[in-house]
Amino acid sequence: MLAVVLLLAVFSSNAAEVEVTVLDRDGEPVPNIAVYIQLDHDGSLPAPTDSAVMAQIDTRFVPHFLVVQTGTQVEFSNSDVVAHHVYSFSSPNNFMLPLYNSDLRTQIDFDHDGVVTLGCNIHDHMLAYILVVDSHVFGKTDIDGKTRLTTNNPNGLTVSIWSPRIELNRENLTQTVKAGRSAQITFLLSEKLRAPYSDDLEALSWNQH
Ligand SMILES: [Cu+2]
Repeated sequence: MLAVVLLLAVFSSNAAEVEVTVLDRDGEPVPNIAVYIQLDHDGSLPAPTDSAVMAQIDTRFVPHFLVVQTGTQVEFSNSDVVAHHVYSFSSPNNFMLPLYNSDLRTQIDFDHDGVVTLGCNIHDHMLAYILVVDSHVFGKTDIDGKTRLTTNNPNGLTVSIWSPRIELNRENLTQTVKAGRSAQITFLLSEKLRAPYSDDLEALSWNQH
């Protein structure tokens, strides 16, 4: 019992909590924004331990927007009675799956960081994004525009945000935190974003329950 207590104490003395808030130009919270932390001078990252799923349900991708660490295997599971033919032209993570039904297991390893835009050759309206990050500390803002991430911070860290609703070249999407610090960070977006994708809001309200 004593050993467990000591371990917890050591962990908490090194841990930094980063609370991130994303607000639009009117000060309104912006939900469903990806937040990821990169540690400075960290050397190599631990390999991703989790796989992820980009499902197809009612001819939509679920979720609309997925964040994974570089090297993560993503399964494309088809829950529909119709077949899908999923692809991405986002080099160097471009791929083309075979036409597949629910009985075929299909997965892709995403070995390069960047944004992967997904489509389906059968259903033109199907659209989704996978953000691949060189980070194992990430999350998304909640309905209050907030997320809290905990990590070690021996050398300083960089906090970045992304969303398909943000135009990358118009915002300052990165802030830094000094070594050993916890931080509360606010990103103020200079533009009013277009309305969130309805599936995103459904997923968020689900998470509230
Ligand atoms: Cu399809």
